[in-house]
Amino acid sequence: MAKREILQYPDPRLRTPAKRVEVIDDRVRALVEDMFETMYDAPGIGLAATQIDVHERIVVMDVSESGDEPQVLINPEIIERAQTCDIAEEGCLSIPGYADNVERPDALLLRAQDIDGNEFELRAEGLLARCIQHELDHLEGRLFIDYLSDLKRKRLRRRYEKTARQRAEQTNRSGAV
Ligand code: GNR
Ligand code: NI
Repeated sequence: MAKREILQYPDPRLRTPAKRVEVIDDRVRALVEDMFETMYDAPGIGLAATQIDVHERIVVMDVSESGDEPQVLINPEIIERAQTCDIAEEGCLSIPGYADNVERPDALLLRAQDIDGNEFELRAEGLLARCIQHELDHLEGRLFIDYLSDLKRKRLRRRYEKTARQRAEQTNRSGAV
């Protein structure tokens, strides 16, 4: 098992759409293990493969208070969305230090495969429904800040570009040979 690096906004790789998983083999099982380790270590309640620069339709989640209810979604698809929405604050491990309100359908029906490749359906509401939608957005290359106003998003982009530049300078200083 190994912890993986989480891509940070505005890294353009976060915009890559993920491809379906065709075979669930040892490679996929090892990847899922790494994703759980990375998510629990962060800590976060969900992680999409996109965030660790793997562009395949795989999500791990644990929305329990106790942090002992791991869930894996392979090739997830939302097949029904509620007509009713709610608004709640979201954050993202790829956009550390920022949270904002997002409006989303408040319930959904999901179809996915588990780690053995068996198809299942899941009805979700509340935080689980929110997390699922946030993670499936990652698989399409979407981020929660895409739902904010243009002005807010522009400001955020500038702020995070600056942080990325500073990070790069820091790396150059300490890593220069
Ligand atoms: O840890 C996370 N918390 C969270 C809170 C509200 C809505 C969505 C999330 S997901 C986030 C982890 C993450 O960035 N997953 O992609
Ligand atoms: Ni996220």
